[in-house]
Amino acid sequence: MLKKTVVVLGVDGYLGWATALHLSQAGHDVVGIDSLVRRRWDRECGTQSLVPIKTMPQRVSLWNRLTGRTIRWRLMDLRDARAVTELVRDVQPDALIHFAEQRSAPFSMIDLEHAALTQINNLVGTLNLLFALRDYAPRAHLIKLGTMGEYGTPNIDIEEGFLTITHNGRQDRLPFPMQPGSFYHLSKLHDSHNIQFACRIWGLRATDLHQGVVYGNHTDEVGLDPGLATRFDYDAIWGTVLNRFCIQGALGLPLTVYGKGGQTRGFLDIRDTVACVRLALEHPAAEGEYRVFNQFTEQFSVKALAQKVRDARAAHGLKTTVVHLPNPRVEREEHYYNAKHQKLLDLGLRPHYLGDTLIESVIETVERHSSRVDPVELEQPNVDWRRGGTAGWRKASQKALAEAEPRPVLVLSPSRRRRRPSPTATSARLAQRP
Ligand code: NAD
Ligand code: USQ
Repeated sequence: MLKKTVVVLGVDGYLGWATALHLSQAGHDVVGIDSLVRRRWDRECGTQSLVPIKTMPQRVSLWNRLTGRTIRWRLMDLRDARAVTELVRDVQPDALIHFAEQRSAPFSMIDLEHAALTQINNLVGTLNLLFALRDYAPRAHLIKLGTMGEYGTPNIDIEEGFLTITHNGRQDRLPFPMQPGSFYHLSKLHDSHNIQFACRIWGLRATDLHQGVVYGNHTDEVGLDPGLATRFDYDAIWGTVLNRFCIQGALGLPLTVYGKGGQTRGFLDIRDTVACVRLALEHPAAEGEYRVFNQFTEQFSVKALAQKVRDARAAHGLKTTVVHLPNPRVEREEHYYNAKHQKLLDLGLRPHYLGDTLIESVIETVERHSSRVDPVELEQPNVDWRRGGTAGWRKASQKALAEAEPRPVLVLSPSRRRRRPSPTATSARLAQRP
């Protein structure tokens, strides 16, 4: 294997940290970038990782002590074009793995500010990278985390990015029609268009990993020491469905299926996320190529997942209740779903399929950290697709703000007091905040 210099953007996050460790362990030279904004969004939402996570300096120094390997950590915001340009120019990476985005669909549906923040953060960060690559590292391989949710749930098979269409007797291979289900999922689609365009006009090379919902919190590297743990979300804004069901099950709370539960999605174990990214890295796209890999290993309906968690607990004589809550999202609850996912298998992926042991190991993790759980976060969704953040969200965020450290107050005389800013100005300011 050829040693590569790789920049992991979003290294402080759930997947970025586990991937950085995996690539470092495989012998690659890893530079890790993050603005730590996710820790701030947690404070705003009154949420926290189930598993305690160390600071970035603590994590990288522990990794170095345990393995002798170095991850070069840099605090940086991808929205800062100059910093991104300097990073790409100075590091001259072989590849960049881009996880650094706002990734919660409910967060993006709270209100205008959160929708705008999501799209500005995600689109501007990716655009900054594309221009820096054009000018300073046009041969570097951009590996971008996209999402299966870009496709939506069409009544035909989902291909890997492209579809061959015959129309009025003529044929072409065109981008698959996309129908994303939230302002977050839309931001991923807008990114995909921008990346594809940059490959076409500037000859950049990119892999867009259309990833399904990830579950689990254990990889070989993360498991080396509790201080290397990666974050694990369970709340109604950041927690993904199977992680939430395992945690609800472990605490004896009902599993919250939204609506009928026939919503079907692609899923994968976090061990397969890190393996897929490594496969993409070690088999780069060609110059000018924009390719899409559908990154998941199995598809399940939400009610089938609830049943799996119920069965895993029943094997230990434990009873589990499943409740069907009114669906806070606007999505099809019964539909056809058949998404292809062959390309990563062809590169050598050996999937970890969802089994009872995985569910049991997650349940054990939950039991160890149960004192950190806020059960309210597990009972009801707090963002509604039609109405935005509900009273539940406002209560959590106000509580978090009240508990935050007091900020210095600047008192202005009435004559100097500025007019109330317009909502657009507020969105722009929010998007600029570090
Ligand atoms: P996460 O929220 O745990 O991590 C994202 C990290 O990016 C955070 O540490 C955050 O601080 C950082 N970040 C965000 N904006 C930034 C900016 N402007 N500059 C620098 N750093 C910034 O999310 P995750 O679950 O690890 O997801 C990582 C990526 O994978 C996301 O792009 C997400 O859309 C994609 N993805 C995740 C899943 C999943 O199930 N978790 C599934 C499919 C795709
Ligand atoms: N759901 C429930 N009960 C819950 C939580 C969710 O029934 O308690 C349902 C949702 O209604 C939805 C499905 O489970 O139909 C998946 O929801 P999710 O919150 O697990 O996942 P989603 O919002 O789609 O987002 C997550 C990640 C995102 C990633 C995406 C991959 O947060 O970053 O892009 O999974 S995908 O779904 O393939 O687009």
